[in-house]
Amino acid sequence: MSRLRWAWSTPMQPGAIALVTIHGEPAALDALLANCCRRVPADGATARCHFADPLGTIDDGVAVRASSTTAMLMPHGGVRIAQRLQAWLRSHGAIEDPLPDHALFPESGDRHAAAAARMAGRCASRRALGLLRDHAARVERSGPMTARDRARAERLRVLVDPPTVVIAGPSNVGKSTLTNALARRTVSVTDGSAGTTRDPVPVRLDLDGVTVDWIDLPGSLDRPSAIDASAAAIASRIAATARVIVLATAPGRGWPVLASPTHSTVVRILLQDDRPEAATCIERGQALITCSAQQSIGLGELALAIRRALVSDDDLDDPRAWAFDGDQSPIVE
Ligand SMILES: Nc1nc2c(ncn2[C@@H]2O[C@H](COP(=O)(O)OP(=O)(O)O)[C@@H](O)[C@H]2O)c(=O)[nH]1
Ligand SMILES: [Mg+2]
Repeated sequence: MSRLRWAWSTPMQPGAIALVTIHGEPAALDALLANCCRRVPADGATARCHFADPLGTIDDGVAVRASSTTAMLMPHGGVRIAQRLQAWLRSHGAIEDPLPDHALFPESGDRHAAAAARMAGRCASRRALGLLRDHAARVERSGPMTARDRARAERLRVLVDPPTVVIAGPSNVGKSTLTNALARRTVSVTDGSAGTTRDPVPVRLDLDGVTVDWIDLPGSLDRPSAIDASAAAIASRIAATARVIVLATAPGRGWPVLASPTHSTVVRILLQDDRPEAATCIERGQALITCSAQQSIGLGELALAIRRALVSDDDLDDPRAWAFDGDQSPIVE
């Protein structure tokens, strides 16, 4: 006998609407829907449904027939309702099981397109969409996956979960002003007096299509107080976990020395490039990027440089398929 499989698409938490997806043989799906819908919905149609168990009414909801083999049920998202609906599904012979990609994305043309659709939902960065949009065609053209594909997939992980990028440097060089300019809103207090940023200020940013967890760190002060010293210790611990450290300075302020050797990529930037002394300052020669947050000059170049430190143009422009596995995590050897 063919079994129906079902899975929650929403977490088991209180919420307005819960979503359960059911997949299986058309006749078995018809039979299940007949138990809750007055009229079984045709492919692509919706129907109101009423769930009841021996205790009485569970809930009223909506059923969507996405295809002959897939339907979605949408009751209210109360945990007690979800528990009773779960028992109701079991009592009608449906088994709880992770669903295949083509069941979750029945609109996708084939299993590669369905896998790409699920992967798109996992990725934080919009750059991922360019790689996934024509994934099925890429798989066809690429042939069998190679060790190089797998190494590239490992590097493309930065598109899935946002990497940490910190900005560090002397106080008062404009780190918080830059953070606010990149975020296009005020997330960090800026001021002419040193030591304004005491606590690390996190903000999620899009840098040239890559989503990052950016952290504005307190500045390194010349003569730190006890509180400043502990803030600096926290800051250096955070910096040690970063994929990229943006080392910022301003004309005449010198480059801070990194506390310990780091595995992070370091991007040196000169801020306050609008000031007259910026043109001739010594720091300029060592900076990869010069910019002025106050005048919004050079911010696009800065975003591009940091994105390239996270993921190369070659990896993004490679026409071969992205070798992520069935779990949507990239394949690792
Ligand atoms: N001329 C100029 N001044 C800036 C620029 N960015 C920040 N400042 C000024 O530098 C001071 C310190 O800025 P802030 O962002 O708080 O520095 P932080 O301590 O490094 O976070 C403030 O008075 C800002 O107005 C800039 O691009 N150009
Ligand atoms: Mg600051």
